[in-house]
Amino acid sequence: MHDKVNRIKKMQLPPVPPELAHRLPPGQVLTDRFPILHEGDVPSYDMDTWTLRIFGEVNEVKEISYAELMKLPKTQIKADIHCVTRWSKFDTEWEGISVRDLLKTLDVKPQAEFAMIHADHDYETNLPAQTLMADNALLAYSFQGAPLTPKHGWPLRLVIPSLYFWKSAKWIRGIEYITEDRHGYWERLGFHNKAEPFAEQRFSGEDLNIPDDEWHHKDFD
Ligand SMILES: Nc1nc2c(c(=O)[nH]1)N[C@H]1C(S)=C(S)[C@@H](COP(=O)(O)O)O[C@H]1N2
Ligand SMILES: [Mo]
Repeated sequence: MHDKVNRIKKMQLPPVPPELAHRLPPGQVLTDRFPILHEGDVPSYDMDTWTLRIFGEVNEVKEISYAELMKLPKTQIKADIHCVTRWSKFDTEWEGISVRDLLKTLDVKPQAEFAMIHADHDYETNLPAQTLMADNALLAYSFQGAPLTPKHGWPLRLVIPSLYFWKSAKWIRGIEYITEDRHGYWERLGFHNKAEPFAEQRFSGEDLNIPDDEWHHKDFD
């Protein structure tokens, strides 16, 4: 316990002003950095052939091109984000297409209570379909007024501020609507299925014991 306290002290984190403390979920530390976390290489794309595929429990499978997607209404959000490796970043600004606006153009079956998000390279994460209908559930292409960098998910990433950030798949390529919940990549490895930061739903079963300062050694901007 002492070790943990000392490590966190050495991290030179901005102190949390008392008026912001209620926005920091239990066990999180506030940072101004934007750490970069993913498995595998950063993908590169030919945007003429890039598509977002909506499939599973839908009446019509859709392959949406980037140009088509960009014709949909644009939404800007400002949100706090929380990573399971314990960093939180406040007031991040994103622009993109709200999943809700995209869904207006689609025909999802009512029994599709869950969604599996498919992303490059072979990344998957699962969510309740309802979570994708939130005001701030975004398919983002821009961060803080600039195009998303490839490392942070360009050309398109999901942003779900209400859940730990592993649910916010970078390089999203598909949304599969499903009737029965199924585990994604990290969920299969023991991360919590729901992942609500304020309920500190980090892991299912026994603690996976991620080092508290792991993110601090990662690339960031
Ligand atoms: N495609 C893909 N998306 C991903 C990941 C990944 O490995 N592959 N990692 C997730 C995890 S664990 C986190 S914490 C966030 C990190 O996003 P960032 O690198 O922009 O901070 O991306 C999430 N999205
Ligand atoms: Mo993560």
